Parts: sequence; C-alpha cells; structure tokens
Amino acid sequence: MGLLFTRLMAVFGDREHKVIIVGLDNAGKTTILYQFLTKEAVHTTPTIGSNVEEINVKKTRFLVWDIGGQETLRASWSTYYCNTEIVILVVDSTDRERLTLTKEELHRMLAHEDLQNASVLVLANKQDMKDSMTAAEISRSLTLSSLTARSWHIQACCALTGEGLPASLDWMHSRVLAN
Ligand SMILES: Nc1nc2c(ncn2[C@@H]2O[C@H](COP(=O)(O)OP(=O)(O)OP(=O)(O)O)[C@@H](O)[C@H]2O)c(=O)[nH]1
Ligand SMILES: [Mg+2]
Repeated sequence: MGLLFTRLMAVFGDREHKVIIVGLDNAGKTTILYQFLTKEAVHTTPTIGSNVEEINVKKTRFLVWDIGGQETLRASWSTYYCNTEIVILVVDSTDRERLTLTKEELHRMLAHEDLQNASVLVLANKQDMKDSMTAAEISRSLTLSSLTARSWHIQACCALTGEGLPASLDWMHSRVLAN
C-alpha cells in the first residue's frame, strides 16, 4: 500500500522532484534551464551562484537548480546535492580540450554520498556547431558505461533551438515514475 501510494503521488504530481544542472562554465546550463521553461533561447550571462525554476512535465513537478560552472564555483556544487533525484550534466560538445576535466568533475561528483541514488542525464549540447562531438564520442570519453549501479542516459541537444530537450524531459519523467 505504501509503495502504491508513493507511486500515485509521483504520477499525480504532489511532490517536487529535485534536479541539479551542472557542467563547466559556458556549457549552456542556463540556456537549457530557460529553454525548458519558456521554449525559447534567452540571453544569458555567466551564473554566479544559481538559478532555480519549477518545470512541469505531464503533471510531474521538477525543481530545477542551475548552478554556476566557473572553476571557483565548482567547490560549492556539493551544497546542492542533498535530496537530488536527477543530475543533469551539460557538456559543450565543441569543447574537446576540457572533456577530461568534465569527466573528472562528473566522477568526483558521483562519488559523493548524497548522490548515490541519483540518476544521471548527460546533455551533449551545441550540436548546431559543425565541429561538435557526437553523443557516442562524449559517452565514451566520460566512460558512462562504467556507471553500472545507477540509471543514466545521454542526449544530443541544441539549447538555442530546443532540439533534443523534450526527449530529455520525457526521460526525466520516466525516471521518477520508475522510482
Ligand atoms: N551555438 C550554441 N550556443 C549555445 C548553445 N547553448 C548555449 N549556447 C551559448 O553558450 C554561451 C553560454 O551559455 P550559458 O547557458 O550561459 O552557459 P552556462 O553553462 O550557464 O555557463 P555558467 O553560468 O558560466 O556556468 C551563451 O553564449 C549561449 O548562448 C547551443 O546549443 N548552441
Ligand atoms: Mg549559467
């Protein structure tokens, strides 16, 4: 009965599900947050601290925190981890030079005890740029297949047009229904 009740609550959207958006500076996190919310590309400036918005997907409410990715701000990412159900890692698919750094940040983050039950959605952003890496290349470089103990997914997208983002929201929705 308890489990059934929890699932019904998830379906009918009585509970907010916490999501954090992380990634290096300039990856496109804030652009994605507002594309989720308004279905438009907004002008952004580098985030100092965080932005938070409620996003509704098929009656499921997500409380989505977009956290600044500059080097000096990354040490404070862990203050956002508590009760996080989904981690969205945004990657600038043209930024080959910093993909190793992204990999290190991802695996350091996932070792944190507060994220042991979190699902991971990697967004391979900026697919409109002609020299962008594919989602498969990024998946290999980040060694996502090593994440055997948790649910993860990678999605190619473009935050300027919104391409790939509805599919991302569908995946997030399916994750909370499955939990
Ligand atoms: N071409 C292209 N540019 C994008 C895309 N997404 C974001 N940008 C641009 O990338 C720049 C950085 O975007 P932001 O959303 O501010 O990046 P951020 O990850 O929030 O950066 P921080 O707040 O500093 O961590 C902006 O000029 C965006 O317009 C995309 O899909 N394609
Ligand atoms: Mg930002």
